[in-house]
Order: sequence, then structure tokens, then C-alpha cells
Amino acid sequence: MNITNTIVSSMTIATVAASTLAGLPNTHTWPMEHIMVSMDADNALHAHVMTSADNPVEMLRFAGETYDGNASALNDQYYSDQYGWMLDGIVDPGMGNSIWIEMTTQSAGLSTYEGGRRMMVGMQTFDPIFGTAGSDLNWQWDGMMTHNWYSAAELGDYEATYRIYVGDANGDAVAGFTDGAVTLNFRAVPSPSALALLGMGSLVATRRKRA
Ligand SMILES: [Cu+2]
Repeated sequence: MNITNTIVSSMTIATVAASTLAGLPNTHTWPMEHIMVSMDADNALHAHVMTSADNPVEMLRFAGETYDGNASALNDQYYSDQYGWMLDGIVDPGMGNSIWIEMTTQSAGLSTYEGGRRMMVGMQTFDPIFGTAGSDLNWQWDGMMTHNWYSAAELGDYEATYRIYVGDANGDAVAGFTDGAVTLNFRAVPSPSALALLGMGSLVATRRKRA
């Protein structure tokens, strides 16, 4: 087997591996980026991310892939589930209450769908949330690590800002707690996998010319 054949074979294997996962969006393309939510001794909520407008989470498009059920909203979109909500330390909202996240402002063209734990993508609802498709602006978080799905149709920068508060079962704010806030930053970028394939294609072409 010469070098050209080896490269072609590995491309075939990569293609087969990708197609067996068709039906579910790609979740392990990105490392996890956690939104750490904590509550201080004065019952004030805080949230911390390592990202910024200059260091955003990237959203990628996987051209030609189609996803099942509600996840089909991600078809042909730039998307990512890199951000995950995560509790940092002891957060006690009180009996019957929970942490609610409410979208306060966001870029036009940014959509969000409910995710969950990354190991269980097949069990996620992909329901539109945070105002997407007319959904409620607030979303009840169960306190488990939750990686929601963000998407956009166009390349470019996006951001979303959230209020984090303690609410009752209906999402009404409970007195005695101070809200937190966090801004998430996104950049829809050309897919590196497409670029990598282009690179591999030109390598194969070069080898063939020499042969
Ligand atoms: Cu996570």
C-alpha cells in the first residue's frame, strides 16, 4: 500500500465513522466550557465563564448532516453545545424553588435548544428555549450539568446575556436572593473539518501527480 492509498483509506474510515453518528448532532467536537454558578453567604448568585468577546465559543456547520426529531433545527446551522451550566459549590435555592435562567438580551439570529449531559445526547429534548421559536425567555435549570445547543444560520459573532435567579415552580422570583448575570459569546466559523478535508484532498492530488 503506497502513501496515496493509505490517505484515501483513512479518509474512508473517517467518513464511515461520521455517518454512523448521523441523526444526532456532534457533541464532542468541542471541549466543555462551563458556566460556573455559585451562591455566596448573602444568598447572591454569581456566574463565571472563561470566555469573552475576544475568546468566544466557536459554532461549526457540518454540511450534509441531518439530525433526527427536534434536533433537525440544527440542520445546516452553525452550532455548538460547548457551554454547560454547572453548579459551583453549595447552592441552596430553598425547598420547592430552583435556579432559573432568563435571557435578557441576545444577538439577532442566535437560537437555543435544550440539551443536557453530553454523554446522553440521544435523551435530550432539543426543545427551543430562551425565546427561540416563541418559547419562554426563562428556563428552569435542574442544577445538573446542562449543555444547551446554540445555533445560527450565518457566520459572525453573537452574544447572549442572562439573568440568573431563584424562582418558584412557576419561575416567579423568590424574595431573599440577589440575581446573578452572565454573558456568553459565540463565533460561527467555517468548519475546520471541511478545511482539513480540502487539505487532505490537495495532498492526495499532489501525490497522484508525482506517481
Ligand atoms: Cu459539562
